[in-house]
Amino acid sequence: MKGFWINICGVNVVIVIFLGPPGAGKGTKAKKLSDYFEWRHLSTGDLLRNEVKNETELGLLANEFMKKGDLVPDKIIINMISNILVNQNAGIVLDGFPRTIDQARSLRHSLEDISKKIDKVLFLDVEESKIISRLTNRGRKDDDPKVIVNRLKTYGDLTQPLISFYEKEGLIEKIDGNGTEENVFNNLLKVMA
Ligand code: B4P
Repeated sequence: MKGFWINICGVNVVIVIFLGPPGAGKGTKAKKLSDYFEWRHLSTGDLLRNEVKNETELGLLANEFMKKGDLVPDKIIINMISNILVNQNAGIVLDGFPRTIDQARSLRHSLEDISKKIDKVLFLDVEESKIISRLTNRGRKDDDPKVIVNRLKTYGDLTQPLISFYEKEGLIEKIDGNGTEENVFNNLLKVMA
């Protein structure tokens, strides 16, 4: 199965998207899956945190949104990743992008321009109580209880509609993300088979 995707990758770049609420495990699973298939892991959250750490103009601006648990404006995100996508010539796992319908439309247009397409959208489904306990235990700057509440609301308002957006395109694979790391990863490999 691994060989199948690697062969496909030679002629047609494989593009996989991770979708799910904050703390669903997108970052951890996207890294594992990209290591497994030797694809690129592209996390908009990591890219933004790096800009914040380096105190770049983009980072200072993005931090104003991230610390409150709001999404960074679409224009900034789209500019940040469009060049990376266009120049991509191996498989790629998109972790945390797209997060709004406008981002998804922009991704669709960019991919059409370069004759590429999304292969799968992996939706990690996790219970809210589990999300809160995972994030509280992680303790990142934006894992403060009040910020978590806003991140969950933002997810419901702006990101959850992407599930039906991609369902209409027949791309959604729903994965139970409530189990252990190993359990969830095995579920992921099953849908990639
Ligand atoms: P992200 O970096 O994408 O973070 P996230 O959604 O909070 O977490 P993720 O689902 O990746 O959880 P993780 O694997 O770490 O976004 C951060 C912020 O950046 C956003 O709020 C937003 O402001 C901004 N942003 C990013 N992308 C954007 C975009 N496209 N547009 C606009 N703004 C954007 O898992 C969480 C914890 O749970 C970890 O400690 C992990 O070890 C644990 N865990 C995971 N799976 C587990 C399991 N199965 N069992 C036990 N523990 C588990």
